[in-house]
Amino acid sequence: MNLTEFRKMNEPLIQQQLKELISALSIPAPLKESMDYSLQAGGKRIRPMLLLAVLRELGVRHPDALKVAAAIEMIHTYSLVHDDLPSMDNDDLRRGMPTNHKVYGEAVAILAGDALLTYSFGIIARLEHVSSDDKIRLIDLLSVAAGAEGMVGGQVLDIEGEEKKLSLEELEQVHRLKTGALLTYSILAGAILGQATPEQMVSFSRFGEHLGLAFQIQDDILDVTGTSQELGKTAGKDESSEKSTYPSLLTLPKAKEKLDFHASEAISAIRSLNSDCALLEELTTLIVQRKN
Ligand code: GRG
Repeated sequence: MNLTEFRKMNEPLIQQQLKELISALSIPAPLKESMDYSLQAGGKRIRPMLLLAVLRELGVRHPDALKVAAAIEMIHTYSLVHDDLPSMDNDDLRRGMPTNHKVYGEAVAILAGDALLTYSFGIIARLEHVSSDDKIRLIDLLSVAAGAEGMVGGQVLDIEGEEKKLSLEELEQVHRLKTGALLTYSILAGAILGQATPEQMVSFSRFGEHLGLAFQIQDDILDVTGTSQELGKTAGKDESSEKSTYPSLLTLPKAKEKLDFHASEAISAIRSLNSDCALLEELTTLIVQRKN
């Protein structure tokens, strides 16, 4: 199965799983609508696809895979809802639609983000086909990837970085935490569910590390070339914009070289697994060549 077929098969399943998980909640209607609105607003579902692709490469069909994939998508969605708030990026549009706070108001948007975040941990804690040890491992790693030592910490570094010029090392650290940590978690969660060996875990971590950086470099490149539809008001920034990005620190051609470097390191990490990893290779190519 190629990636197009794999996505076509799994996208509706992810959508359905998200719907079911939200429907199962007995909560105030505006909160439920607000959570559902952002979850169903589209998006590429890269993180769920990574988890499902890892399981497929390991040859495992896991009955709880979609639930874990949905939990990760909830955390990703919460981060976007909060990132769009007036106190952060103050964006009116996300994925071509009005942002959550524009539709439901700031208070409900904040609370919907909080609810998505906390619910995701509950979903993992209640999995029926995963051992207690593995659930603790999944929850522990997720708390690191999404929290102060991961995405939240990265967001703070990113905000601080707006005030000064960052070194390349500092910029990489922002992105390792802000976007890389949750992408890597998606891969490792698939590996944990698929009972990967410690050696395979090392290769998957290396894959995630390079894929995360490649993802972000492409994001920065799209920001400069103006082809990003996701970033709404920031799309089309020129290289002289004050914020430190790969193109602003390195120049656009050198940023592209760095992108190619991390993409090929990511592919070499998965090839070291010595199995057929065509789907993960295709996903890597999709991530580095994406136009939004
Ligand atoms: C608010 C705690 C907190 C964190 C926010 C991830 C993040 C941290 C902010 C998002 C800002 C942003 C646009 C970062 C660039 C990289 C990124 C995460 C893009 C969006 O991810 P995609 O491309 O989004 O997977 P879709 O819409 O396809 O789901």
